[in-house]
Amino acid sequence: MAKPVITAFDWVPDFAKGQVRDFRVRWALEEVGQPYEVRYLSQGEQKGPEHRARQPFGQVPTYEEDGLTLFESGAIVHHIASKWPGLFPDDIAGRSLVTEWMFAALNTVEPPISELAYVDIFEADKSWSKPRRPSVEERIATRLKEVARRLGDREWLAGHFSAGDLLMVSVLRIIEDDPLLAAHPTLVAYVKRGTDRPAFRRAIDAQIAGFTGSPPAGFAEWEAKLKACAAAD
Ligand SMILES: N[C@@H](CCC(=O)N[C@@H](CS)C(=O)NCC(=O)O)C(=O)O
Repeated sequence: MAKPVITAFDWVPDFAKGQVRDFRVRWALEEVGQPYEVRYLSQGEQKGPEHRARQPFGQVPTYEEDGLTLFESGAIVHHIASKWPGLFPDDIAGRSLVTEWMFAALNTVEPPISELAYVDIFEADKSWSKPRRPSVEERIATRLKEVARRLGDREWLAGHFSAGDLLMVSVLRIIEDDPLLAAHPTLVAYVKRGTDRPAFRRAIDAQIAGFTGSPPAGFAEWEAKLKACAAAD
């Protein structure tokens, strides 16, 4: 089999380095020991027809393997976990128990965490962002409390380290430096267990090494506007 090919950006702003969602796919491939290749896109290229044929929403990552093209990082991680040993248990029921945590990470825990990025970064210059922050924080705090309660003193969510943990840790580490996560020492320790894994480190290093491109036209103005807006707070 030829190596799978994923897509990733050749440049992102500093705050996104290590967080772009091809990271989750890289981590899964590293965990199962499958080498891969990367097709790098410059900023803007993701919205062109060639990439949209791979990804209808004009985003990264995508995954190509022997005529199969997939989009959505969760679906790609699921595919990798199904194909190679290491991220799914062998039995169907065990796989379903891991799959529910994959959905929980992406569908229940990540949405309020993503909202925080809109409030703090993408829409920081909008009048509604600052007043909105407390309610976003509250939604995140509720979810963290619920995940912490279910994790209890277990090492991983469903037995051994799995695709469910890979996605949950990927989501929680978005707020790794935020007091919201620090309020839950068991979740901090859980994220640390995930990010201490050698496969995690290889995936991060590979993503960072791929940022060899340049910012798109207009980025400097956008960044200056955000900084001015932060300074006015
Ligand atoms: N639900 C998608 C989200 C993908 C996504 O948000 N990709 C971002 C990078 S992390 C992107 O390509 N943004 C550029 C854009 O939307 O133009 C997934 O998990 O694959």
